[in-house]
Amino acid sequence: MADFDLVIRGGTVVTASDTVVCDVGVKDGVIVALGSSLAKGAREIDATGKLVLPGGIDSHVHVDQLSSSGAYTADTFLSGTRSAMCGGTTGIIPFAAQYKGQSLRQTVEDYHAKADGQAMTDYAFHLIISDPTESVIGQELPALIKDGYTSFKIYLTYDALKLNDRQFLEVLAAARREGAMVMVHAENHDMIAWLSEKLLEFGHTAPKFHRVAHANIAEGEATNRAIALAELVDQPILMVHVSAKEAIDRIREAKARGVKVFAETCPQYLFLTEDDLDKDGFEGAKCMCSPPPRDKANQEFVWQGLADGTFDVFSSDHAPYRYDSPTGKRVGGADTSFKKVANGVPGLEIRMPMLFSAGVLTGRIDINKFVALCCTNPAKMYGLYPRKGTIAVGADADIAIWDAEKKVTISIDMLHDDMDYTPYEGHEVTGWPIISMVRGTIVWNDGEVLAKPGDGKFLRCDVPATARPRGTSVHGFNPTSGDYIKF
Ligand code: DUC
Ligand code: ZN
Ligand code: ZN
Repeated sequence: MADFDLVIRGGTVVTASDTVVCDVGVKDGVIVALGSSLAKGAREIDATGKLVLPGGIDSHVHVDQLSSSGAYTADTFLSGTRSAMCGGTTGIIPFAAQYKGQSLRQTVEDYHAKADGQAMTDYAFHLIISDPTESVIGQELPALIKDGYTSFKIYLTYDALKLNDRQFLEVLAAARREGAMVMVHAENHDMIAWLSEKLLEFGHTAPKFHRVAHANIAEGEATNRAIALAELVDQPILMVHVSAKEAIDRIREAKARGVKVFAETCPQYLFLTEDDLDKDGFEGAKCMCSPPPRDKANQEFVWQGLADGTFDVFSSDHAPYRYDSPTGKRVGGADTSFKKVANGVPGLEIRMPMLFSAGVLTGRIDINKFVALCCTNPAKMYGLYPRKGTIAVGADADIAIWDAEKKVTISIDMLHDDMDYTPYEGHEVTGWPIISMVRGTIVWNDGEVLAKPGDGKFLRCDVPATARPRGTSVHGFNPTSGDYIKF
């Protein structure tokens, strides 16, 4: 009898800290040995000359979700996870989105019903909290955190979702009390609403004006405010989809002061610019997301932030709204004003290959940082580490084997989501995963999808160590215990 179910032999194994040529032994879906000349496996993969990476964790994904604009994502749990694994991502964390008046528990059950029997990779859930009532904060959240939903997103903009500062403080205090990570969509709502109104008054309706309405300074202000509120409560936060220098600078400063603020950015802020919103007619809507793609200089600031550790996580913010659809980009009408276009771009499948090609192969980031940003840190931020996000004895055998020389021209025809466009049509990349496996089972092999709907399992998240407060307050008062220490 073979010692292992599977041995991946002779590949270059990469983690967030090390790069080593060795074999990987897998049994019962778990990595059980790392070393040279491992005994025989029932199945063997020769990975000589290939990279053996942890499967990616995409920790910012919208699937089977109704947006606040009324648009509906094209991807279900089936097509979303299928697309993920074909690009080397073997675990996703989408959102269970609460609507005002809805119980959080019901929200979670609804999303489980959507994912059950559909997902091809493993998945966990973040909660979106749009209605932080006393019972939501006092009863539902604590119970859900105990059940493995240990992160939630709040919005500072969007009419249907936004919290005011006081509500945000209540959510932060609940997260501190119970142990959870708070993700923040930081844009100043009134600045955007006011600018939008003025733009429309002057007849500026084209997609490119979305970028003008969502000014850099609106992101900078809300980022600064979110950090201040989190510091007041001494609760770690994670700033999602950061795009502008004005926000990056605030995050960098806060980190330097020892504040536990984490940050995420996404492909659209590296590979799209405001010029992509300025295409003929309605075409620019294909690249509309919030915050919007900015200019070349801001792209460079995002690259710097990735290289210098200001960013912890690289996610897709996959928000797949079809271009030519009344439930997609055209939800507000055929050639509607920028204000009514569904916000979001797809990116689950291209997230890792595009960063690998433009980041690792150019030397902007090293391969260990690539693994940290795409695999290990997302698992750490949301309580899935060390089960997920690394190659180590005892971890699930979620692994992607990459051909670092494979050349691919991205186009909608070769992607595996359910979209009718990609904003990256024609982009050329070098490096693509040729095999992905989830818990030791090969799900993507040389261009073929092998997983079945329902192979993916729900993951309960632990309280992440990253969500632990520092224990120091800026004002001597601990709002969760009532303790007061006079300085
Ligand atoms: N902005 C969000 O906040 N979520 C989904 C996509 C987008 O553009
Ligand atoms: Zn957001
Ligand atoms: Zn999002």
